[in-house]
Amino acid sequence: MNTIVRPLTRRLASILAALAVFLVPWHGSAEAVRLSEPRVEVPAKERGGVRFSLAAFPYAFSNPWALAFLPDGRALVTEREGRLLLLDGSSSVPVAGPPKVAAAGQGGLLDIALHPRFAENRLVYLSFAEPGAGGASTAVYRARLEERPGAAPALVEGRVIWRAAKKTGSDVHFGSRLAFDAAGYLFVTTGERGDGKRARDPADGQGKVVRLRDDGSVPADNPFAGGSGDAPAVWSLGHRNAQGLAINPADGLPWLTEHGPRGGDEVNVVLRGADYGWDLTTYGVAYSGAKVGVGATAPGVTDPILHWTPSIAPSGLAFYAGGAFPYWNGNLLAGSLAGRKLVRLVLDGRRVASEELLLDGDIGRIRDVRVGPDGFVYLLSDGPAGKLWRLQPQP
Ligand SMILES: [Ca+2]
Repeated sequence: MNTIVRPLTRRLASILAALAVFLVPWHGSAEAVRLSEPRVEVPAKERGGVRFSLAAFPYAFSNPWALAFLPDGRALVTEREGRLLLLDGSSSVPVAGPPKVAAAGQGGLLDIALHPRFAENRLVYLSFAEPGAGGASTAVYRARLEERPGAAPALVEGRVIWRAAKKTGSDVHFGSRLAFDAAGYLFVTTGERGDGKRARDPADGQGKVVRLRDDGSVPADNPFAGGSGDAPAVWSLGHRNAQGLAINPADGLPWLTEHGPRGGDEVNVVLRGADYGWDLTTYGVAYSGAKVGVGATAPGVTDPILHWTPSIAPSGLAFYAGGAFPYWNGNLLAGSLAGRKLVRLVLDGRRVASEELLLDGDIGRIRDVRVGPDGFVYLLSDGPAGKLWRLQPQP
């Protein structure tokens, strides 16, 4: 083979390999996920350029909030009232030792994230509404998941590694989502507890994105590291109530979704020290219809890359990466509560190139969105009879 033909052959081989991803039906990796077999409840439909169905798992949840897969294919699910469940095949076992939570209104046990080196250190992170003098505030608990033969799984050596200092009696707007970036920093979203002014005060940990080391200590390069109160942990401010957070593998940055008031739900790319405006700016209006702050934009405020007006009430958020839906790679998948939607956003850098609905009322309110190790999309539906769902390609 001469020197011209060889690169051409190689290129042809790589093109064929890339095409094969689209041509060979994907069945997932059966050994990658160790859950009960789900049953198809929403038959195949074609949306987002893909034909898929929705299958429900036979677990029963009460107000499930968040899902995390363990490296061995089992999964942990939080329930807002304070339970943590370990799913292993057909069993769903409570894990002992979660923190005591203020379970009322929007408060309770919220998000879960595993340490990036969980396989070595077994560390689990939980965000929650922490009760205390004056009411409750958003906090983060870290513990080690211990499993001993003959004993129930348990969180041990647990401690609160971060909390917003000021506790108040409101039961709304705690956030909260957790995500580790590639450098190992932990990002935490917190809501403003129903008081917009708190989002504007850098010394108040509510209404913020917070950035921590894995032990809860504050990195010296945080933008308000020299400030008072909660300021050293604060990474960005002016957030109303962010309940979706994911690290974009393309730019390494945290992206979030947050609830607006009436209209003005937002997608934001989280930048160091940036002000996202609440409650000085919003594309929405107050529930009464009254204007909030100065309007949509103001000098020094970072504009959202997208806003939903009317509101969809955005919840769990995930960047798609996997073999089951190669056409969706790099897309942002956003769940919605009141809107009962799963939205697919096709991105072009920090711009939304297109937006479409993958689900629209099919399974009710969606609380969490995760991509499984098998490439399927896993969803938690909200409410007292919440379910775990698998969105799977259908030939
Ligand atoms: Ca904003």
